[in-house]
Amino acid sequence: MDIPSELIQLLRKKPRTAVLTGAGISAESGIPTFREAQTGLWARYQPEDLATPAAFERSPRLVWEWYAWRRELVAKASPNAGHYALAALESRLDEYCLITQNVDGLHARAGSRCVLELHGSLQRVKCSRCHAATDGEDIPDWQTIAAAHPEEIPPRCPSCGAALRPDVVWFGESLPGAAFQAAWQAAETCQMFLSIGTSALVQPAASLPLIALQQGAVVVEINPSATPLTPQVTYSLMGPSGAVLPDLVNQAFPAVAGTSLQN
Ligand code: BV8
Ligand code: ZN
Repeated sequence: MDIPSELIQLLRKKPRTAVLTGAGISAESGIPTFREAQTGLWARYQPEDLATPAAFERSPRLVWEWYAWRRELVAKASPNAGHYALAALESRLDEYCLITQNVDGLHARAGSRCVLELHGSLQRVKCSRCHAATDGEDIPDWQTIAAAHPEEIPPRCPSCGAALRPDVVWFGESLPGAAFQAAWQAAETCQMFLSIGTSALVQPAASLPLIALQQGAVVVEINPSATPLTPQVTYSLMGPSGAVLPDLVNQAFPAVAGTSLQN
């Protein structure tokens, strides 16, 4: 894609940069986004009907299995050129912060170092009652618990016996304070903000690019379709992030021979 030359020049000046990604950046890794019809088994559910505390209350087994299906999908998926391009961009800039709404962990697997997970992670589970979390020592190995009691879905917390649940933020739940604080701060102080692969509909993440715009940052949207943000951004690069991001990074930082990012 031909990137506007003034945007390339700007990036070469190494601005303080914040990036917000959504499900779209993982689409080219084969992970369905939310607003496309859920493929296969889940065609008849809306994500908003599965990703809520009420849904888990009502049908814990169904919700647990939806996340188990997504965990499987992610385990078989690999980061795509868009994820790698963001990791390369981070290594070229001095002040950079990646904020993601995704729970698939692909940014870290692509080598991104500073990743703020606003909506948690598919790989972690926590107790629905005592909040013992698996990344602590409380529930060191929930897979062992699940394997020992395959009949119990969701598996039970070893501390209090309540159902374990995915450690993700559901609709109606508040975001992890520290991560959201840092993301808000990054939006308020950045000189450039990239909004990539997000429909810009879910709050409060969708407010971050608006904060950046209000404080005078250059805001770039990368998305094959228009979103409510498109009319307000400084640059709208209409295309798949797996192609646009490598072009953006390669044109701004022409690679040392042989290391250029492949689309
Ligand atoms: C909260 C984790 C309050 C779980 C997720 C009315 C008005 C405004 C707000 C609300 C309202 N009613 C309720 C709310 C609040 C609600 C909300 O925003 N609802 C929406 C539906 C209106 N928000 C919440 O509930 C949040 N919490 O507000 O708490 C509170 C405050 C204090 C104390 C207590 C409570 C929590 C929201 C987090 C929900 N959890 N995920 C899971 O993953 O299962 S949200 C989930 O959906 C994602 O994380 C993501 O955030 C969102 C989906 O958005 P996207 O990532 O953008 O994905 P989407 O499919 O929508 O779009 C994909 C895009 O990619 C498209 O634009 C497409 O064109 C593009 N694309 C496709 N291919 C490519 C591509 N782009 C680039 N390259 C490609 N190849
Ligand atoms: Zn517990």
